[in-house]
Amino acid sequence: SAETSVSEAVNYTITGIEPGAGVFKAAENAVDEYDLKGWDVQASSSGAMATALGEAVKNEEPIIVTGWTPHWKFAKYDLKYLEDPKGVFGDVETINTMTRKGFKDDNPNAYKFLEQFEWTTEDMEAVMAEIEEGTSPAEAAANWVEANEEKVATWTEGVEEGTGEIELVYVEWDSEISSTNVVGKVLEDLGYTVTLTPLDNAIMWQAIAGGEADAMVAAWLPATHGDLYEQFKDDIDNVGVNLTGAKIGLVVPTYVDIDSIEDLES
Ligand code: PBE
Repeated sequence: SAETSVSEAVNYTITGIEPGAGVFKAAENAVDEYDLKGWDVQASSSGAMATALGEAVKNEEPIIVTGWTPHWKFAKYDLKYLEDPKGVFGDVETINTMTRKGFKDDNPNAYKFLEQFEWTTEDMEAVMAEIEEGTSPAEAAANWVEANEEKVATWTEGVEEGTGEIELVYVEWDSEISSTNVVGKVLEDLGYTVTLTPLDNAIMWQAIAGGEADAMVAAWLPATHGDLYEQFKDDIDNVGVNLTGAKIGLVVPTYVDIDSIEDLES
């Protein structure tokens, strides 16, 4: 059957990303919940996953990856999410901005900008696409900020320029590379000296909760980072939503002849 051949052809393997990512943990939960005996979620990186996906598409071979929206891969390839009738990957979510406690008092203007920072999947994917084409993240962010003056002006409305250092932490997921560079660029334009520090997911949350870093724009809620939010929320300032319509799940090229996680076979 199509189901058996797909499962066999991918060698009962889901191509994952960094094990600290929520989508990786959710994929492991899916293996349990759908009783996919003998299946493995392969640890990798976001970049290596994208390379494996591109190779598979080039050769029209089956592949199953841990995927998410916003992401440039949906514009570049014909892809679909596998249906998840058990809801293991959660529903549509938001991406949220968090600061360390006390940041608001120390930097009221930078905080006000972070409160007003909100954009769309299309905005984020535009930055991601330019990076994917080879532009450096800093340059792609600067280009986007320059081309979207009106939107940026709504973020900085009533925000006075400031001085001093601000450390943003993030994980090197394509989506967060984009958002963090854009936010960093706007803070620089406001007069701050900005450091962008890439960390593992759990360490990013810990750095904000412990006050070692100032802010992050990479909190996927309620499901993807729900465990980390529960763990750290008392020691973090939840500034609010910066993007709606985010989603995670198992993603395959449309030519892969299955539609649901339930179609995978052991
Ligand atoms: N992601 C991108 C992250 C959140 C942002 C979906 C890879 C995760 O799964 O934790």
